[in-house]
Amino acid sequence: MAIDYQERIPNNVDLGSNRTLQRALEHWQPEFLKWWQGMGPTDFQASDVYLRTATSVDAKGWATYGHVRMPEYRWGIFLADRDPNRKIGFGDEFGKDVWQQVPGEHRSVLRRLIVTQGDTEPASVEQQRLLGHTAPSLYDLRNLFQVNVEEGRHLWAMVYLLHGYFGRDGREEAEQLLGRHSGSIDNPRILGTFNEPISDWLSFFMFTYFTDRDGKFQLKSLAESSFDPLARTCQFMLTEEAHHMFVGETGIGRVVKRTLEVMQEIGSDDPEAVRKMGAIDLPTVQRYLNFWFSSSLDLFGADSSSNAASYFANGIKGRPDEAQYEDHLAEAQTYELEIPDGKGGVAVESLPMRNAMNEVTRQAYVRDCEVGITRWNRTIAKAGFSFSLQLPSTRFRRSIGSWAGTPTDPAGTPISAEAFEAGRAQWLPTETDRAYVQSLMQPVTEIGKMAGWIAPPDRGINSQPVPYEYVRLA
Ligand code: BYC
Repeated sequence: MAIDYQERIPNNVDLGSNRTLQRALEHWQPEFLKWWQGMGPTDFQASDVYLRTATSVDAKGWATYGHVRMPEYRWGIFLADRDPNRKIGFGDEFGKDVWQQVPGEHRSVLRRLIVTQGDTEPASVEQQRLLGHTAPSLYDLRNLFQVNVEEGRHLWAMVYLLHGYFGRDGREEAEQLLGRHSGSIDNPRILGTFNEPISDWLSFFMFTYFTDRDGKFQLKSLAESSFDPLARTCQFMLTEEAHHMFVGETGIGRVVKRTLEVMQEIGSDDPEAVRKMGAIDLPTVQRYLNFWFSSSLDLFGADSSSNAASYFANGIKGRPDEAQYEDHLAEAQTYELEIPDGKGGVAVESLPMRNAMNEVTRQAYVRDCEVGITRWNRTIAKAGFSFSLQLPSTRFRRSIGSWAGTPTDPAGTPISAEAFEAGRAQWLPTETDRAYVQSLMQPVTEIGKMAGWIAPPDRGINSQPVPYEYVRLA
């Protein structure tokens, strides 16, 4: 269905025919805008930003570009088209018709998942709200704002489901999505990573590479849901999500590229010498990577989870790309899970496969994370240096799951708490690292210019040149 832009709330769900829902959302809209002004990007609200806006959900219309002021961005409700023949793809109800309404027995679980998903969207905008002041170029500034407005739209996507399918408690939850705040002591965001500050652009690129990728895998799992409106909502969100990970992958790639240029120029990989030249040494990139990867792994939940088993059994949340599996019931299979043995070693526990669904998804995510690492390492090798970036073990620095509270080194070998503390400065960003990275964060706002710590992108946005006024500063 085409998107109706005549309405106050652009949508392709025929909102106009449901007056109650339309009124509820029109009531929420000014609250959202108030939140955007108060908790969204600081300043820049009067600047014209070269943004992509969806005008339809098909290939032709979902990416329409033009200069827009952020508060005038057309946030709205876009679902992928409905497949009238869609059947439940996994779990005990496999093969039956998908649900167009929420079954009473699954109501509170579905609401909780939608709230958790929805909570991450405004959280990330809050985390990134100050970054506009230190963007390394107008190109990057525009990418930041594109990510921000789309996370705002993803919040709308979840609020639509809450308002449309969960009645009064859904409306209350929608209100609370604007009430919790990232990093707040009293009323924090639900999931840990979304309360971590993102105060520099290296963290932003790590976040968009690692944490947005959790988003990709969670959305893929929810896109399999038997609750069809949720599945269709997530399908369209995934289209937009790809750009966020592109920002992360190319962002880290450009940092590495610039560092290699400096290393070649000075003929050394000495981190101090690299820093003297104003670039980010590769061991620091590795420490930031260790931090954000391990934090993002926690977002998949516990490795042995009865919640995950019942989501799967009930057809609520599947595995990403469920169609690639042969057995959609996963009833008789087991999963061999490595857990700490409590004596400083590793034991193997055999789990019913359904209880291991969080871990199955996490492993698919880890494989996806490897792609960028391989690409960056190729650039490093090509430049003639022997350093390689690596994903730490999934046991490293975990706060959720079997390995929570068990110290290991980045290779995943269990070690004592003292040995972890002794290794910390080598493995995770130190205060000195953070202060150095922060010292580089000086805004560059001239058309086509780049900060000295990052290489220019290979190409601009939507076939525009890199030297282009991606943001017309007010
Ligand atoms: N932090 O049985 P478990 C994105 C809790 S990112 C704090 O494993 P479950 C985006 C858990 O709630 C994607 N608490 O739970 C990215 C449970 O609590 P209760 C966001 C945590 O339900 C960038 C308990 O521990 N979407 O879109 O299987 C920018 C036991 O755990 C954490 C979703 O997350 C944590 N990390 O799994 C913008 C999808 N992990 O019940 C956006 C919806 C677990 O004991 N959420 N807990 O009180 C879910 O599917 C699930 O809630 C989780 C947790 C996978 C997160």
